[in-house]
Amino acid sequence: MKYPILYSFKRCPYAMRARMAILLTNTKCEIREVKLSNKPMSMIEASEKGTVPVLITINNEIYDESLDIIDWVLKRNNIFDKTHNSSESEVSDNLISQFDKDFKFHLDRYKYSSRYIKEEKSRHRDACLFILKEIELIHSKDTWFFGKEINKIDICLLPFIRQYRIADIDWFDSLDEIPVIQNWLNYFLESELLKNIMINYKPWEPNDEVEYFPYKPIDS
Ligand SMILES: N[C@@H](CCC(=O)N[C@@H](CS)C(=O)NCC(=O)O)C(=O)O
Repeated sequence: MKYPILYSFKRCPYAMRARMAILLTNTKCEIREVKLSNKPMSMIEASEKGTVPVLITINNEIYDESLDIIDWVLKRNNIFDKTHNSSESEVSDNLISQFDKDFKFHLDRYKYSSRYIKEEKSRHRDACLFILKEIELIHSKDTWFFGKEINKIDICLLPFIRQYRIADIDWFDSLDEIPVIQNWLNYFLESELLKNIMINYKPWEPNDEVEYFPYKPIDS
Protein backbone atom coordinates (compact mmCIF):
# COMPACT_ATOMS: atom_id res chain seq x y z
CA MET A 1 0.00 0.00 0.00
CA LYS A 2 1.34 3.42 -0.99
CA TYR A 3 0.76 6.52 1.08
CA PRO A 4 1.49 10.21 0.45
CA ILE A 5 4.93 11.28 1.65
CA LEU A 6 5.23 14.27 3.95
CA TYR A 7 8.58 15.98 4.48
CA SER A 8 8.20 17.76 7.77
CA PHE A 9 10.07 19.44 10.59
CA LYS A 10 8.69 19.12 14.09
CA ARG A 11 8.89 22.77 15.19
CA CYS A 12 8.21 24.49 11.87
CA PRO A 13 4.88 26.35 12.18
CA TYR A 14 4.06 25.69 8.51
CA ALA A 15 4.70 21.97 8.90
CA MET A 16 2.72 22.00 12.15
CA ARG A 17 -0.36 23.40 10.41
CA ALA A 18 -0.05 20.82 7.64
CA ARG A 19 0.30 17.99 10.18
CA MET A 20 -2.79 19.24 12.02
CA ALA A 21 -4.86 19.10 8.83
CA ILE A 22 -3.48 15.63 8.11
CA LEU A 23 -4.20 14.45 11.63
CA LEU A 24 -7.71 15.92 11.84
CA THR A 25 -8.67 14.35 8.51
CA ASN A 26 -6.84 11.15 9.40
CA THR A 27 -4.99 11.11 6.09
CA LYS A 28 -2.34 8.44 6.60
CA CYS A 29 1.06 9.57 5.32
CA GLU A 30 4.61 8.38 5.33
CA ILE A 31 6.44 11.03 7.35
CA ARG A 32 10.05 12.04 6.78
CA GLU A 33 11.48 14.30 9.47
CA VAL A 34 13.86 16.80 7.92
CA LYS A 35 16.94 18.34 9.46
CA LEU A 36 16.97 21.78 7.85
CA SER A 37 20.77 21.86 7.82
CA ASN A 38 20.89 18.57 5.91
CA LYS A 39 17.88 18.34 3.61
CA PRO A 40 17.30 15.02 1.87
CA MET A 41 18.18 14.96 -1.81
CA SER A 42 14.81 13.38 -2.64
CA MET A 43 13.04 16.36 -1.09
CA ILE A 44 15.09 18.87 -3.10
CA GLU A 45 14.46 16.83 -6.23
CA ALA A 46 10.73 17.08 -5.56
CA SER A 47 10.83 20.78 -4.66
CA GLU A 48 13.98 22.74 -5.24
CA LYS A 49 12.98 25.66 -3.02
CA GLY A 50 13.93 23.49 -0.08
CA THR A 51 11.28 24.46 2.46
CA VAL A 52 9.15 22.18 4.59
CA PRO A 53 6.47 20.98 4.48
CA VAL A 54 6.44 19.13 1.15
CA LEU A 55 3.79 16.56 0.31
CA ILE A 56 4.11 14.06 -2.53
CA THR A 57 0.84 12.31 -3.35
CA ILE A 58 0.63 8.70 -4.49
CA ASN A 59 0.20 10.07 -8.04
CA ASN A 60 3.44 12.00 -7.65
CA GLU A 61 1.84 15.43 -7.43
CA ILE A 62 4.00 17.77 -5.40
CA TYR A 63 2.67 20.34 -2.94
CA ASP A 64 5.34 22.53 -1.37
CA GLU A 65 3.25 25.23 0.29
CA SER A 66 1.58 24.48 3.62
CA LEU A 67 -1.73 26.06 2.53
CA ASP A 68 -1.77 23.96 -0.65
CA ILE A 69 -1.17 20.83 1.40
CA ILE A 70 -4.05 21.77 3.70
CA ASP A 71 -6.32 22.43 0.71
CA TRP A 72 -5.35 19.10 -0.87
CA VAL A 73 -6.15 17.27 2.35
CA LEU A 74 -9.44 19.14 2.79
CA LYS A 75 -10.49 18.48 -0.79
CA ARG A 76 -10.50 14.79 0.06
CA ASN A 77 -12.16 15.17 3.43
CA ASN A 78 -13.54 18.61 4.20
CA ILE A 79 -14.01 18.32 7.91
CA PHE A 80 -14.46 22.10 8.19
CA ASP A 81 -17.19 22.35 5.56
CA LYS A 82 -20.19 22.55 7.85
CA THR A 83 -18.54 24.43 10.67
CA HIS A 84 -18.49 27.90 9.19
CA ASN A 85 -20.41 30.04 6.73
CA SER A 86 -19.11 31.87 3.66
CA SER A 87 -18.46 35.20 5.38
CA GLU A 88 -16.42 33.38 8.02
CA SER A 89 -14.52 31.65 5.22
CA GLU A 90 -13.62 35.06 3.84
CA VAL A 91 -12.49 36.34 7.25
CA SER A 92 -10.50 33.15 7.65
CA ASP A 93 -8.72 33.43 4.28
CA ASN A 94 -7.92 37.11 4.81
CA LEU A 95 -6.52 36.59 8.28
CA ILE A 96 -4.44 33.61 7.22
CA SER A 97 -2.83 35.62 4.41
CA GLN A 98 -2.29 38.60 6.74
CA PHE A 99 -0.56 36.28 9.18
CA ASP A 100 1.63 34.71 6.53
CA LYS A 101 2.72 38.14 5.36
CA ASP A 102 2.68 40.72 8.15
CA PHE A 103 2.67 38.71 11.36
CA LYS A 104 5.41 36.36 10.16
CA PHE A 105 7.51 39.29 8.91
CA HIS A 106 7.46 40.97 12.32
CA LEU A 107 7.68 37.68 14.23
CA ASP A 108 10.97 36.75 12.53
CA ARG A 109 12.44 40.17 13.34
CA TYR A 110 11.27 39.97 16.95
CA LYS A 111 12.16 36.31 17.61
CA TYR A 112 15.44 36.24 15.71
CA SER A 113 16.41 39.84 16.45
CA SER A 114 20.13 39.02 16.46
CA ARG A 115 19.87 38.40 12.70
CA TYR A 116 18.23 41.81 12.22
CA ILE A 117 18.65 45.31 13.62
CA LYS A 118 18.58 44.90 17.41
CA GLU A 119 16.98 48.23 18.29
CA GLU A 120 13.97 47.34 16.20
CA LYS A 121 13.07 44.28 18.29
CA SER A 122 10.36 45.98 20.36
CA ARG A 123 8.90 47.66 17.30
CA HIS A 124 8.40 44.26 15.67
CA ARG A 125 7.05 42.76 18.89
CA ASP A 126 4.50 45.58 19.07
CA ALA A 127 3.53 45.20 15.41
CA CYS A 128 2.63 41.56 16.11
CA LEU A 129 0.74 42.59 19.22
CA PHE A 130 -1.22 45.12 17.18
CA ILE A 131 -2.39 42.33 14.85
CA LEU A 132 -3.30 40.12 17.81
CA LYS A 133 -5.35 42.93 19.35
CA GLU A 134 -7.35 43.22 16.16
CA ILE A 135 -7.99 39.49 16.16
CA GLU A 136 -8.98 39.65 19.82
CA LEU A 137 -11.97 41.77 18.77
CA ILE A 138 -13.35 39.32 16.20
CA HIS A 139 -12.59 36.04 17.97
CA SER A 140 -15.71 34.13 19.11
CA LYS A 141 -14.30 34.04 22.71
CA ASP A 142 -15.27 30.36 22.64
CA THR A 143 -12.83 27.44 22.53
CA TRP A 144 -11.79 28.02 18.92
CA PHE A 145 -11.79 31.05 16.66
CA PHE A 146 -15.31 30.66 15.27
CA GLY A 147 -16.85 28.74 18.17
CA LYS A 148 -16.80 25.23 19.56
CA GLU A 149 -15.45 23.58 16.43
CA ILE A 150 -11.84 23.79 15.29
CA ASN A 151 -11.34 25.30 11.86
CA LYS A 152 -8.68 26.02 9.28
CA ILE A 153 -7.97 29.42 10.84
CA ASP A 154 -7.10 27.79 14.19
CA ILE A 155 -4.60 25.36 12.73
CA CYS A 156 -3.06 28.03 10.50
CA LEU A 157 -2.61 30.84 13.04
CA LEU A 158 -1.93 29.13 16.36
CA PRO A 159 1.55 27.73 15.52
CA PHE A 160 2.73 31.29 14.87
CA ILE A 161 1.13 32.72 18.01
CA ARG A 162 2.81 29.89 19.91
CA GLN A 163 6.17 31.03 18.53
CA TYR A 164 5.40 34.63 19.43
CA ARG A 165 4.78 33.59 23.04
CA ILE A 166 7.94 31.46 23.14
CA ALA A 167 10.05 34.53 22.25
CA ASP A 168 9.27 35.91 25.74
CA ILE A 169 6.88 33.75 27.71
CA ASP A 170 6.74 35.89 30.86
CA TRP A 171 6.05 39.04 28.88
CA PHE A 172 3.34 37.36 26.78
CA ASP A 173 1.64 35.76 29.78
CA SER A 174 1.60 39.04 31.68
CA LEU A 175 -0.17 40.96 28.91
CA ASP A 176 -3.64 42.10 29.88
CA GLU A 177 -4.74 43.38 26.46
CA ILE A 178 -5.34 40.03 24.77
CA PRO A 179 -7.06 37.67 27.27
CA VAL A 180 -9.07 35.95 24.53
CA ILE A 181 -5.95 35.21 22.49
CA GLN A 182 -4.16 33.94 25.61
CA ASN A 183 -7.05 31.58 26.44
CA TRP A 184 -7.24 30.38 22.85
CA LEU A 185 -3.51 29.68 22.76
CA ASN A 186 -3.51 27.99 26.18
CA TYR A 187 -6.32 25.69 25.12
CA PHE A 188 -4.27 24.73 22.07
CA LEU A 189 -1.06 24.29 24.09
CA GLU A 190 -2.80 21.82 26.38
CA SER A 191 -4.67 20.00 23.62
CA GLU A 192 -4.31 16.40 22.51
CA LEU A 193 -4.09 17.83 19.02
CA LEU A 194 -0.80 19.59 19.74
CA LYS A 195 0.55 16.58 21.62
CA ASN A 196 -0.24 14.32 18.69
CA ILE A 197 1.50 16.47 16.09
CA MET A 198 4.65 17.04 18.15
CA ILE A 199 5.93 13.48 17.96
CA ASN A 200 9.71 13.08 17.92
CA TYR A 201 10.79 11.35 14.73
CA LYS A 202 14.46 10.96 14.04
CA PRO A 203 15.70 12.75 10.90
CA TRP A 204 14.87 10.55 7.92
CA GLU A 205 17.52 8.78 5.87
CA PRO A 206 16.81 6.90 2.63
CA ASN A 207 17.19 3.38 3.99
CA ASP A 208 15.21 3.92 7.18
CA GLU A 209 12.16 1.92 8.04
CA VAL A 210 8.99 3.80 7.06
CA GLU A 211 7.41 5.98 9.79
CA TYR A 212 3.77 6.92 9.55
CA PHE A 213 1.80 9.98 10.54
CA PRO A 214 -0.69 10.29 12.19
CA TYR A 215 1.06 8.20 14.77
CA LYS A 216 -2.37 7.20 16.00
CA PRO A 217 -5.82 8.64 15.19
CA ILE A 218 -6.71 11.66 17.33
CA ASP A 219 -9.74 10.03 18.98
CA SER A 220 -8.14 6.74 19.98
N1 LIG B 1 5.41 29.41 2.44
C1 LIG B 1 5.97 28.17 2.90
C2 LIG B 1 6.98 28.47 3.99
C3 LIG B 1 7.68 27.24 4.54
C4 LIG B 1 8.94 27.61 5.32
O1 LIG B 1 9.47 28.73 5.22
N2 LIG B 1 9.46 26.65 6.11
C5 LIG B 1 10.71 26.87 6.78
C6 LIG B 1 10.80 26.16 8.12
S1 LIG B 1 9.68 26.83 9.30
C7 LIG B 1 11.83 26.26 5.93
O2 LIG B 1 11.70 25.16 5.46
N3 LIG B 1 12.93 26.99 5.75
C8 LIG B 1 14.03 26.51 4.97
C9 LIG B 1 15.33 26.54 5.71
O3 LIG B 1 15.36 27.00 6.87
O4 LIG B 1 16.32 26.09 5.16
C10 LIG B 1 4.84 27.27 3.38
O5 LIG B 1 3.76 27.79 3.74
O6 LIG B 1 4.97 26.05 3.37
